[in-house]
Formats: sequence, C-alpha cells, structure tokens
Amino acid sequence: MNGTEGPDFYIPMSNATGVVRSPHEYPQYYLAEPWVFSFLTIYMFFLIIVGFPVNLFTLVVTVLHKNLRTPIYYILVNIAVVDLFVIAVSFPFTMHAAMHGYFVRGQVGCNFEGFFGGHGILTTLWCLVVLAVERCMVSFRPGMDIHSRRRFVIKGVRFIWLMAFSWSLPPLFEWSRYIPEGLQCSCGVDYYTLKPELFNESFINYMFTVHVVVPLTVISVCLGRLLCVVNSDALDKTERDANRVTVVMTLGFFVCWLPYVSAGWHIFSNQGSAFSPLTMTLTAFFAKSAVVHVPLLFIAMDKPLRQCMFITLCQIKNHFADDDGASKSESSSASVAPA
Ligand SMILES: *C/C=C(C)/C=C/C=C(C)/C=C/C1=C(C)CCCC1(C)C
Ligand SMILES: *[C@@H]1O[C@H](CO)[C@@H](O)[C@H](O)[C@H]1NC(C)=O
Ligand SMILES: *[C@@H]1O[C@H](CO)[C@@H](O)[C@H](O)[C@H]1NC(C)=O
Repeated sequence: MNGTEGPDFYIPMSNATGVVRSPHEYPQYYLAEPWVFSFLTIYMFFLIIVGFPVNLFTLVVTVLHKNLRTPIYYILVNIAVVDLFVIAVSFPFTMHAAMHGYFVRGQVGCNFEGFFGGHGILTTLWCLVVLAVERCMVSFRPGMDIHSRRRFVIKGVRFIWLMAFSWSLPPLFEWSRYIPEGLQCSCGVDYYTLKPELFNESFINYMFTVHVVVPLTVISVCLGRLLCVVNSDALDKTERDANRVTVVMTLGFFVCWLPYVSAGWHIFSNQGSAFSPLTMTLTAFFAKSAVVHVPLLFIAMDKPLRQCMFITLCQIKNHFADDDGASKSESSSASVAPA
C-alpha cells in the first residue's frame, strides 16, 4: 500500500510505521518538516496581504471610471470579485491549517476551503473562455456594435457563474467530495480514491471533459486565431491592445493551473501509485498565486486601466492633502471624471 485511506481523507504515505493520523485531528509533521508548514503559512499570508488590496483597488477603479465600461472590464470586475471571495473566505482556512499542520476546522473547513477556492478558480477559467470568444467575435466581425457586445457579455457572465457552480456544488452534495491534499492543509476534489458510493470516477471524468478539455479547446482556437491578427491594421488600436491583454492574462492563468491539473489527472489515472505529498501541495499553492498575478498582468498590460488607477490615486492623495477642506473633499471623491 502506498497510501492510507480513512473515512474522509487519503494520505499518500503507508501506515506501516504506524505514524499516520487523520489530517482533521492531528498535525502532519511526519509528511514534511514543520518549517515547510511555516513557509506555507507565510506564503498564504503574503498572498492575502498582497492579493486583497490589488483586487480591491482594481475593482474600485473599474467601477468608478465610466470610460471603463467595455466588455473586457466587465470580465475583469468578475475576476476581481471572485478573487476577493477566494482571498477572504478560502485563504484564511488554508493559512490556519498550514499554521497548525493539519485541517484544524475538520471536514467543514475543508468544504469551505475547497468550495470557495475551486469556485473562484472555475469562475476565472470561464471568464477567460467568454473573453476569448468575445475577442474573436470583435476581431473577425468588426461590424458589431457596443450594445450587442454588452448583451453578449452580460449573458456570458450568467453562463460563467452557472458553469462554475456546476463544478463547485456537486462535491458538497455527494457527487465526489472535497478532501485534504498533499500536506493536508488545502482541499481539492478527490482524485485519490474511486469511492463508488460517491461516483468519484464519473465526477472526475465530467470535470476533465467539461471543465478542462472544452475550455482549453475553445481558448486555444480563439486565441490562436487572435495571434494571427495581433499586428493587423484592419483592427483599431484599442481592440488590438485588448487582444494582447487577453492573450497574456490567459497564458498567465494556465501557467499557474496546468501543473495542478496534470498532477491531479496523473494521480487519478494511476490509482494507488506512490507520489510525494509535496507534489500536490507545491502545485496547488503555486496555483493559488493566480489571484495575485492574473490582475497584476492585466494592470501591467492595460494602459487605460493604469491611467484610471493613477487618476484615482491622485484624487486620494489630494483628498488627504487639503485637510482644511475636509467637508469639501468628501463630495468631490464621489464623482470621477474619465481620462
Ligand atoms: C487551494 C485550493 C484548491 C487547489 C482548490 C481546488 C481547485 C480545483 C480542484 C480546480 C480545478 C480545475 C478545474 C476543475 C478545471 C480547470 C482547471 C482547474 C485546475 C482550475
Ligand atoms: C496507523 O497505525 C497506527 C498504529 O497501528 C494506528 O493507531 C493509526 O490509527 C493508523 N492510522 C490511520 C489513519 O489509520
Ligand atoms: C505502489 O506504487 C508503485 C509505484 O508507483 C506501484 O508499482 C505499486 O503497484 C503501488 N502499490 C499498490 C498497492 O498500489
């Protein structure tokens, strides 16, 4: 046996030595040295401290500036909102678990962590799918007016949330389940056991076809076509820039997530084989950094957003600079002129 299975966990270590304990009840310092857990704690703290302001500021600036009311920013707002949820609800559980070396909050904590983390990631994934399709439509049918583009994106947002829930809810209702992974301080869906009573196998197959193969195919086809027109004069500069932002942000997202997905698929298709607990922890924790660098890539690539951020920063600075006119500045902060 290469692992130890319990009612609500699977630990990738044989219990021949008798040291393996439930990750919901005991520290897992036999899987890795305590400093590794401390490192993970600091890393999660860092993601929370950096990710929260970056996403909040992106959200506030996008909502305040009327000239940022085009489809690509609708998608950005969605990504920032779910990132904030992931950071505020899922990450504290992860950090707390890493701090204690096991899932202190038990199965309930694991469900929270897995549900909010996974739902956020899936929302971002489907956002990128809708954005890729929208970019293709605009680039290859230049006649589309802004109203039909907005209608498309608003329908798209409904579709995004529906798709994300269609992945994140089933494990809460006994189609597969959320289970601690790697060093047992983050949760994902169960690639580790077949559990016929939870129909694990069908869930993982559903997940990989509907939520991995389909989105990857759509994105590769659309972005592949976009790359062909990346410097074409037939498109105006705003659209070309938006295409560039989309390509870079999407690549950034997949660089984060592909190692985790591949490791999950490998473990699932080689049931019972030996693997290091560090594999899933390193890939999952690396993937979590997407909440910081997807928005950062957007900010780095997108000039209009940066200009609006700059305007907002100046207004905040002025607001604090003229402290003699405290009452005056209150009204001016509400209305924001476009660039
Ligand atoms: C730290 C929390 C984690 C690792 C939460 C789990 C996330 C998943 C199980 C995400 C699964 C994915 C899909 C179902 C499809 C697209 C790729 C993924 C990896 C985002
Ligand atoms: C591992 O073995 C020890 C000693 O036999 C036992 O007390 C413990 O419950 C086992 N762990 C699990 C998770 O079954
Ligand atoms: C344990 O892992 C090895 C290597 O991955 C594999 O060959 C073996 O079949 C596994 N043992 C069990 C009981 O699954």
